Amino acid sequence: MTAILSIQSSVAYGHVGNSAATFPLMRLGVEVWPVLTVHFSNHTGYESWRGPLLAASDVADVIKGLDERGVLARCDAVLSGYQGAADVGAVILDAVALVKERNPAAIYCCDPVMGDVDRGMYVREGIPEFMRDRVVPAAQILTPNHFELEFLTGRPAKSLEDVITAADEVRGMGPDTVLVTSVVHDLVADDQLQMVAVTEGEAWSVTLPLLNQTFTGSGDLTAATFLAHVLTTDLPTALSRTAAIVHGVLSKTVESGQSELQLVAAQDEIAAPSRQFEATRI
Ligand code: PXL
Repeated sequence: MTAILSIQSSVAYGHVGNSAATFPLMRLGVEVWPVLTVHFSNHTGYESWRGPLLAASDVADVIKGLDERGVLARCDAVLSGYQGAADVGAVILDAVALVKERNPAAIYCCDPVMGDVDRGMYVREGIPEFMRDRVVPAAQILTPNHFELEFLTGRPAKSLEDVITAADEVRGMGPDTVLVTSVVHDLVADDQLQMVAVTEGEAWSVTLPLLNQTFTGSGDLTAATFLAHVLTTDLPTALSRTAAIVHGVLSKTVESGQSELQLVAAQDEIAAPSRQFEATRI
């Protein structure tokens, strides 16, 4: 069985970070070992939230405990997302190195959360450079959004061709596979959303209807779903399945009138999405 060590934030109410990744991974039949970096009441998009940020040493201790059980040799991948502080980022990199030592075939999937087109950079000072210079070179799979892709290469990517060139340039920094989310260029209609996946000698895209709601945690769901599929199938299938699952969950969320991802109510969309989206070779 596939096992993923997922080092992310956790919330009691709602679905972001590990609280967005763990259940979908389990529903896909993946064994998940969630390690928490924060334990908040709710995500930080609300006017208030409470709860502790775990000390980097506590996060490291939990991983040390897993190693003492001897289970890291069975770990197929490490998954990370939003990193609140650089010291936790360093602990994640140590965990990646340790897992690869215990299982040389293990991979690291990093969602390099830094910002987006609407809000610009929203992580603490120093995190974007840490991501680019230390984290990206350690990752085999990277899932930047269009804005983060442009930061990583240091220049705008205006056309689909630019996006593919930029993704290839990021592959040159370390990762084998780059999934670019929220891709914007002249050929993407205003009511559509595109994802582009690039690996050695191949580029694929999938186009989805853009829903009339903004979601928190959808990137966390996307990265987790994509990783689960990349571990078990080919790239176009992984892209197509990821698109179908994310669209299924987000559509059900819109229908529900809720702001939080309706992961539990929409769990059948994770196991058997009702709409399919074909990946096209570019
Ligand atoms: O989805 C990213 C995310 C992760 N973790 C926490 C968050 C958010 C987004 O708001 O608040 C704690």
